[in-house]
Amino acid sequence: MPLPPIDDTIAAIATAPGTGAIGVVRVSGPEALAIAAALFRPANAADVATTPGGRFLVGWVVEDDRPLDQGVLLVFRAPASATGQDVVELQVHGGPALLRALLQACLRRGARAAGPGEFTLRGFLAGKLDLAQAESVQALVSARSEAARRHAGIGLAGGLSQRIDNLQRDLTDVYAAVLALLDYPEEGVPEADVAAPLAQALTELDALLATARAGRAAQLGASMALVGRPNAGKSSLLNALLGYERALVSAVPGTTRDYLEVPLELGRASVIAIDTAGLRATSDEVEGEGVRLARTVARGADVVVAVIDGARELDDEDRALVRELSGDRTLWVATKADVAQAWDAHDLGVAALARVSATDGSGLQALRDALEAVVLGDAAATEVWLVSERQEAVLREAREAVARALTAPDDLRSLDLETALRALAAVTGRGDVAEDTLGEVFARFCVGK
Ligand SMILES: Nc1nc2c(ncn2[C@@H]2O[C@H](COP(=O)(O)OP(=O)(O)OP(=O)(O)O)[C@@H](O)[C@H]2O)c(=O)[nH]1
Ligand SMILES: [Mg+2]
Repeated sequence: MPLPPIDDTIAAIATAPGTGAIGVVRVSGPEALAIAAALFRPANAADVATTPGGRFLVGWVVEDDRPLDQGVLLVFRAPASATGQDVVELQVHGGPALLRALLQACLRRGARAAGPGEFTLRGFLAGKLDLAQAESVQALVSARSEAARRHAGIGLAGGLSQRIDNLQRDLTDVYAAVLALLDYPEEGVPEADVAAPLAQALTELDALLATARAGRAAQLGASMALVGRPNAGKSSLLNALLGYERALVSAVPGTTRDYLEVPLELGRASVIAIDTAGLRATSDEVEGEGVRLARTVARGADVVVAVIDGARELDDEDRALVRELSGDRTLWVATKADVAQAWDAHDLGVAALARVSATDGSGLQALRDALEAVVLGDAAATEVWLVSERQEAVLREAREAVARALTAPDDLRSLDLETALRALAAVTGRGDVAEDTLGEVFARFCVGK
């Protein structure tokens, strides 16, 4: 994806579409002040074109001397602005037609309509923020859960960039030692000087990579499927976790047929909970289709909550279910804890079991905690989370290269380290970054960002 030009003047509506108390049109580039001077009449008759950065003016926004709206003009001067260029922001009332008219007025005076992420791209190219921080901006804007918001904020503050810089510094030292060893083998750099920091870098890379799933889950919501036999209490459990009645519940086995998806917050993680049809052999065509879908959902889910009726004796079908659903992302739940329980974890042959009651709420908090732990995985203890698949991909590349370097002979080691260092540089974009990469990163942004 080719990058847009960065030397012209761009304009965009920066606030969300729809009506709001305030709407903002942003202009960045060499003509920004001239455009503002043509469109803004300050109440105190100040000269807009010579207004220094860091000031605001109150007045009227006009188009061909006809007033459009009363508003505020913010002035930022190059290089001390978010894009490094002259920037003005026109704040007016947040009406869609008004904002469109104002944007059109800017375009008529020579600005180009900005594409997605162009303002942040200019900021990145001006060194105002690195690529990992730019991705955090996007993650912050699109964050819908508390966890996503918090970790995007940490990334924007440079949390990930700092860890990457440290890794780059350590690996550069190793690289220098390896090169010295190649040039002056008789000087003899002790092997331990190379192996120990490499092993350490590998641990750090694994720690960062372990946060990818949590990061993805925080951004998109991990999927959590409630699976089990008819009447086990899946739909009741979903309603109890949600705190309101979303799914149909009845004493008739086979109540849920189609699956249904609902967002659910679990402490620091957010998931998409999926209620499914009870698994059983059936001659009912529609129910059979629901059972097939339930199995598909279970296979694709990040977390499977295997729900088994705690009040009924186990039978062979339950044991078949254990075989079918066992896995490291499966949590076993016995329901109906408010009535006498007919079996325990040992009978079922599973290590851990959560006992819950949808009726009296017992065990629900423990289940929430367990679910949160599974979704967050090893990321629970880490503050810095990866926020994009791109970050995950380049870090994985760096990790593989470091792993190879650990066992490679000296002459190949230097090549592996070069690969690793290049991959790390791509995370923050400090160093050479392909235009395509930048194009892809910024294309995900909203216009005006
Ligand atoms: N005592 C008691 N009964 C429960 C509890 N949870 C569910 N039930 C009862 O169990 C029956 C089945 O509940 P559902 O939630 O519809 O079960 P399901 O697993 O969704 O069933 P299908 O949709 O048919 O697969 C209903 O009669 C519920 O009232 C509980 O915690 N305690
Ligand atoms: Mg149900």
